[in-house]
Amino acid sequence: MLDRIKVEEFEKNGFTIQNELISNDEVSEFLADVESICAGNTLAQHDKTRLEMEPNQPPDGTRVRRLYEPCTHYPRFRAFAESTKLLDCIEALLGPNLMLHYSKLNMKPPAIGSVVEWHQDLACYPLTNRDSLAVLVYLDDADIGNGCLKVIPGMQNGPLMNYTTGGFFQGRITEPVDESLAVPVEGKAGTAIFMHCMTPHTSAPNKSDRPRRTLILSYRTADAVPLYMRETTVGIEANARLVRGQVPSRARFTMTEFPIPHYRWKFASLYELQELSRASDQKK
Ligand SMILES: O=C(O)CCC(=O)C(=O)O
Repeated sequence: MLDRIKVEEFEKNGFTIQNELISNDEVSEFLADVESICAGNTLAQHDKTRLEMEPNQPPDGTRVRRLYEPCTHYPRFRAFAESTKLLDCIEALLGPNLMLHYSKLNMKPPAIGSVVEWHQDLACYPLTNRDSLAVLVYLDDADIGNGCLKVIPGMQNGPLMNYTTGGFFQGRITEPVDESLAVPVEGKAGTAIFMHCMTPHTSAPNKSDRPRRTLILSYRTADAVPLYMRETTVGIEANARLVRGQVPSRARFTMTEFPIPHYRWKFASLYELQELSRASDQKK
């Protein structure tokens, strides 16, 4: 459970940190599952329905970039997403009726772990209100060297930033970001960061010799209803489910307008969309 100070921090800064949300033993159990899920996959031959590989490696390279929806597919992750311990924390921040919105596990492997560019999560999945957050649980010690999360505090009540170039959604902020405001969130394995869906965040490529694996679970209040964005919404909603409380009878609107993300490319993940966007910038 998050104490009052943590809840106030979240409300003020758009994020709060809970050290030791999970024990070292739990971290080891998650990592053993991760190893076995990844085993046997290579860049040339891998299960595209379950995971994404780092692109910058030889065809027989085994470095995975992301596991898709671990909290749908694998029992230990699923149990954690629905655990009283975690849901009590989320309820303290979002209220009693909770949907698990999506989950992923970013692997950020040593030496080649990909960048995640500046974005606010809500830009990628429009909802009728802003009561949504991501919990990022470090499964390795994370610091600036291996690409820990960086956030800009206090932006959660402001507007969505700009994400378009030439009318198309780029999956990254396209207006200047004041990096001097960014705060690196370092933490030991087992640390959880509760981050509001409007908080701008990024993480650098992992140039170190250490992994930075992070389990990410996104929740929303059940009356935050997705705006229909064709395949993107259908894909995410396939795994969304009520995990506490009740499905309300009405959607709650606090967003009076929302920039429609018009997609120029097909992409499997935000990583790919951001890569396509960078490549298109370079062609100019
Ligand atoms: O893994 C990270 O550092 C950031 C995660 C994130 O924002 C994302 O995957 O969309």
